[in-house]
Amino acid sequence: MCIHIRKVSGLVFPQAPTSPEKEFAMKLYYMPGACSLSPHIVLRETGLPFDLAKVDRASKTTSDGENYLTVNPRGYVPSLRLDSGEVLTEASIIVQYLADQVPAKKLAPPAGTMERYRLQEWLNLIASEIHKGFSPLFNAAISEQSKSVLKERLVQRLGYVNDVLAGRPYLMGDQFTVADVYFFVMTSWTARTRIDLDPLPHVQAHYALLRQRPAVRAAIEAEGLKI
Ligand SMILES: N[C@@H](CCC(=O)N[C@@H](CS)C(=O)NCC(=O)O)C(=O)O
Repeated sequence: MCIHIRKVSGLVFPQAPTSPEKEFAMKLYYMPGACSLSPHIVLRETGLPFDLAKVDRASKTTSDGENYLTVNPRGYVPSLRLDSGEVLTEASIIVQYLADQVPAKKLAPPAGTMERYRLQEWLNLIASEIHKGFSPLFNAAISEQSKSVLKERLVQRLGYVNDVLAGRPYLMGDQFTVADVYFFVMTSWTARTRIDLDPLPHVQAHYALLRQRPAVRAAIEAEGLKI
């Protein structure tokens, strides 16, 4: 069975192995507690069937023996192998794809509406200003002094979200969306990075609200997390 490389919208991805008789279920590639927890939770919110493959950070091999670099050559999670065999990457895109598979669940506003752009505004803010604000804090090669400067900026960003959540239960208002899930995962990282949540009570309340959701609890348990 051979693996083909093809180019889709500028990114190069290995295509699913060609085997006419084989059908693919959706499969999420994840690392426990990483940003891939966000699509993992969303998969459970959708109720759609899926498989999980755990990726070893150092060796880039999966729990079922695949070389992860043949799935996503960039080597990071998450990646979602679709039923078609095609691979979709980038957390904020995967969660929108999943939400769009089950529109009745209203995990994302319909594409093309102003509300959808508002959702994308949140997802991009979380990905670029918050997620990538956390990333260096997990890097052992970065000094504590540099980390404290980076942390200050990140806490400012979290402070903005705290202010928004003072007036509404979810990021988009009264409607729970995939942006809440992504932000929940970010909040879950504050303990490991020693960011004090006491000055951010509305972020804390948002975390507690999401922590009760059955899909969130199930994903945390499946990844074996103590959060
Ligand atoms: N731009 C990517 C970033 C994903 C990312 O940072 N993944 C991290 C975990 S949160 C990862 O896989 N790191 C392992 C590595 O880079 O080796 C996205 O938004 O999905």
